[in-house]
Amino acid sequence: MDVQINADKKLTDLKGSSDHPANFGSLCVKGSKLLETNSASGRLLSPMVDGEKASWDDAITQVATKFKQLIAEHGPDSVAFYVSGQLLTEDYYVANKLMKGYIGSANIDTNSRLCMSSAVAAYKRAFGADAVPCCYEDLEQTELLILVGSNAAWTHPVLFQRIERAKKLNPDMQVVTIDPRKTATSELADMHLAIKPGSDVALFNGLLAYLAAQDVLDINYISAYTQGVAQVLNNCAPWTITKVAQQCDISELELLSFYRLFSQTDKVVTAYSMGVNQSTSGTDKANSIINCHLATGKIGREGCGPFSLTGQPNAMGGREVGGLANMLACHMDIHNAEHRKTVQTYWQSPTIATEHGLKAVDLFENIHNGKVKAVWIMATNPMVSMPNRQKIAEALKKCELVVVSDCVAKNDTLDYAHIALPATGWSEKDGTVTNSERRISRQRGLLPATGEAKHDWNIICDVAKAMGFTSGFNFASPSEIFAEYTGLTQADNNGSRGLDLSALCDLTETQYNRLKPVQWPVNKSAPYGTKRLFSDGKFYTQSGKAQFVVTEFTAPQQLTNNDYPFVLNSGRVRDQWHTMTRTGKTSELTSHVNRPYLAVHPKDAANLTLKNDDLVSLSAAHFNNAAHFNAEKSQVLLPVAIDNNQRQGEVFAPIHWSASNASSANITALYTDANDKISGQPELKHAAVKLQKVTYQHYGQLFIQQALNVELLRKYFEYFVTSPVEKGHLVFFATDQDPVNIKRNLQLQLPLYDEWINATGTDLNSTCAMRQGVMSLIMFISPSNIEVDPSWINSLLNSENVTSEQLHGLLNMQPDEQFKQGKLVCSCFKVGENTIIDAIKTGCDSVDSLGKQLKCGTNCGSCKSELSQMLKQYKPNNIVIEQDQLIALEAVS
Ligand SMILES: Nc1nc2c(c(=O)[nH]1)N[C@H]1C(S)=C(S)[C@@H](COP(=O)(O)OP(=O)(O)OC[C@H]3O[C@@H](n4cnc5c(=O)[nH]c(N)nc54)[C@H](O)[C@@H]3O)O[C@H]1N2
Ligand SMILES: Nc1nc2c(c(=O)[nH]1)N[C@H]1C(S)=C(S)[C@@H](COP(=O)(O)OP(=O)(O)OC[C@H]3O[C@@H](n4cnc5c(=O)[nH]c(N)nc54)[C@H](O)[C@@H]3O)O[C@H]1N2
Ligand SMILES: [Mo]
Repeated sequence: MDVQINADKKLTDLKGSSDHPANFGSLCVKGSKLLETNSASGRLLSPMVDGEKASWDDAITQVATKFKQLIAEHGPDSVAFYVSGQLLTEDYYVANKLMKGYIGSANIDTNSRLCMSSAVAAYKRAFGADAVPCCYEDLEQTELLILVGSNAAWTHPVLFQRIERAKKLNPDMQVVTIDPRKTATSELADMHLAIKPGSDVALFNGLLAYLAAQDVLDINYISAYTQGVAQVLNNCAPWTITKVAQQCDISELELLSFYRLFSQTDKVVTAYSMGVNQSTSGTDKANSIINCHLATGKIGREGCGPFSLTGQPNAMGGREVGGLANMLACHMDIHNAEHRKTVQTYWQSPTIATEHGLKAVDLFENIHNGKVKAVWIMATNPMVSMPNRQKIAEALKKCELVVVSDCVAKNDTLDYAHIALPATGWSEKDGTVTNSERRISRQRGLLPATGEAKHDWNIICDVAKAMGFTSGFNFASPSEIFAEYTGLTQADNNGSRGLDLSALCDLTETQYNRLKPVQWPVNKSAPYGTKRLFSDGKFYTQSGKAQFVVTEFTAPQQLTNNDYPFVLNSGRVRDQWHTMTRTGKTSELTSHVNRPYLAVHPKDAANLTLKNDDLVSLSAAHFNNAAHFNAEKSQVLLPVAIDNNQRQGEVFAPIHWSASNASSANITALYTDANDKISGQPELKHAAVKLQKVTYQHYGQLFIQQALNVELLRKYFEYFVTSPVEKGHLVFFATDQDPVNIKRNLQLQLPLYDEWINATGTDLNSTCAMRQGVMSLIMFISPSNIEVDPSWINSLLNSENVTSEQLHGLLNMQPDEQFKQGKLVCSCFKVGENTIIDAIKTGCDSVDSLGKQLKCGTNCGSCKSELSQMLKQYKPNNIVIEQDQLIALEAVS
């Protein structure tokens, strides 16, 4: 990213670096709004101990003393780190070193367990290493791109634009999406298979059986470079077209055309993401895909390969340095005595972990049962992102010491921290990250730390030293850590490990600072890095051959039944990042989707007499076992969004909202501990739930200039969600309380609001409040849901010059004509739905022409699939002008 900084050390401008080989300068909308979201507001500014400000010395000493005491009394496995793919490689490296080499436990796990661990386990089984064979260029060079369980249009928008461009340049390129939902990504697809959730193994086992039956296996490749094909073919044989079609719940015709496409195309990339990984059969899902590529030799060459798309900025970097409980460091194994010796000798550390540590779900289980007594959580928000929220809450409440390093002052997890440590964030942090295609990039520190924040690696080294480990943690800069890390990739390697960065071992600080993005391995034989792996057919297994792996179809664990008849699927929305600690800060990113929702198929909605915006309570069978669960006031309450893109019987909710911004929108409470037995990755896409319509006497929208404390909102409203709007904040709410009470509560809370105006009718109760002549609060309450155009309110909120006509319009909820833009579609250029519909109706007939006229879709491009959906929906029937009419017309003009 190229940025400009002014004299006050503030970012003033930012754009993508056009020479970066992954994005060539394109930014997604979240990236391009960093100026708005990178502000100091909401940051944690100093260490906190038991809710009180503390000095760094004091906080570090307390963490170190308690950790040491617990280790002395209960052994090293009584403490744990739970870290994150948001950390930089250098942060991760020292955290892993401290836990595995000095504390002597492998209890360091990460949110990448929830994200990438099935993909990692599958690569290890097949290739002997966590090594992604492909590069991004393969996505452009392929003839057939299969996207499985990936909504890349929204989740990898920059990459997706590269794919779109490639398809435009090569119209023969075919794209297939495999996802129970029709998504923005499937807009680009030539074929979309809306398979039954969890049925991917059946689909790919069936594909292999079909390829074998068609005699299109690459026998030469199989015999030269692989092992184990016979067993796998035997295992797949029973998966006939009929059986697969039944299991996946799609037609035999659709299935066959997909299988034909694969078998008849030379270059195929199968790219997969959370729809594959987050499953109790996640590892088998990934291996069933890899099997098909090995069997047809579609790997290790241009435009080919099984390509796991990484989620977080640095999930890959964490995997490299050993940030998971079941690996050592630099792709070495805990259970391998030679590897342990290599690492311990290199570190000259007092000890080395000999057993796997606890994977995320088990880690919290063991905090819950008291075996783990202290946990240090860094750069992740497990209260929101781990399954079984109620259990995580109980575990953290019981835990003797919860330390949280975070950039923000408040999130759902920080509520449980005894000690909170302020960390630097993007723009301040300095180090390296690795992306999906093994490309290491520098993330440069641009600004000084906010408040007293310190870099994560610094905090970890300070704690290590305070624990008495003086020799291994005297790093003065990230470049020193990088040098040590790259040295370890070289140690006793001799070609046995793909993760070899030996060409980067001896960088000077200046060279490190100038490091150009490079793909590992980067060593003597490949000093400029390696685009693609396995081109020579050599793998990192003992035999050097790739392994076919028998993959069994198994159903998801939380199965639906009469009581819990709906499958709950979950995922991301376009403009939000995870638990919203940054992207939730600006109205520019909250206006695309301004509240959580539950997508429901129209027929299911009809059966339950649900209409759009009706509130439904969701519950799962395991709630019955949670002692504290209050069945009446459900923990999960969401407004319905009727959606044709759902399969019947399946609902979808976004993952982003939490108790920090809503009464009851955090859906992780509904998921159980169910996880993949090989990878430990939780099944975060499949819960069985019951829906119950919930009604309240009053529904409202409150626009207010100043933010209201969430705890207050919780007192006032049974249901609420709050988000920023251009000139303040918007609270959607529902309640049984009398509107008079609501108004009185607000008045008490807002003594400086000196003029309150009210209008009461049977269907609408409106209130406006001024603060020294400035319109500061606008509230509508009604017995049913109401729709208000935020751009109308934005024109009035915070304004000193509200005319009596406008006030009249407000109190009667009658916006001026100009404020009927509708929902924001293009966040970059703020183009609303109605403007786009008008343009389509008056002649814009393509995404390009909409872009020319309104600019929508011309920056980050992630709304382009919505634009094309709208074109399909609203384009007037094409009038076909026959050739002779055209000639006649030309003659006239
Ligand atoms: N806007 C945005 N982008 C992001 C992120 C973000 O928070 N916001 N987070 C980043 C991170 S960390 C990650 S991991 C990636 C995730 O990127 P993706 O994996 O692309 O995103 P998701 O929305 O989690 O899920 C993808 C799809 O899996 C489908 N799915 C569910 N069950 C199944 C199944 O059984 N089989 C198949 N084939 N599909 C299924 C869902 O319907 C969903 O559309 O996104 C990254 N990018
Ligand atoms: N149901 C369901 N659950 C899911 C998923 C799903 O699809 N469905 N997806 C899963 C996946 S793939 C993921 S990756 C997780 C993501 O879930 P989390 O990791 O919990 O989400 P984030 O919001 O990214 O949390 C990051 C926290 O770290 C802080 N932070 C950011 N940068 C830094 C830093 O440099 N240092 C420090 N110390 N703190 C920092 C942020 O302020 C924030 O509080 O959610 C998982 N949970
Ligand atoms: Mo992720």
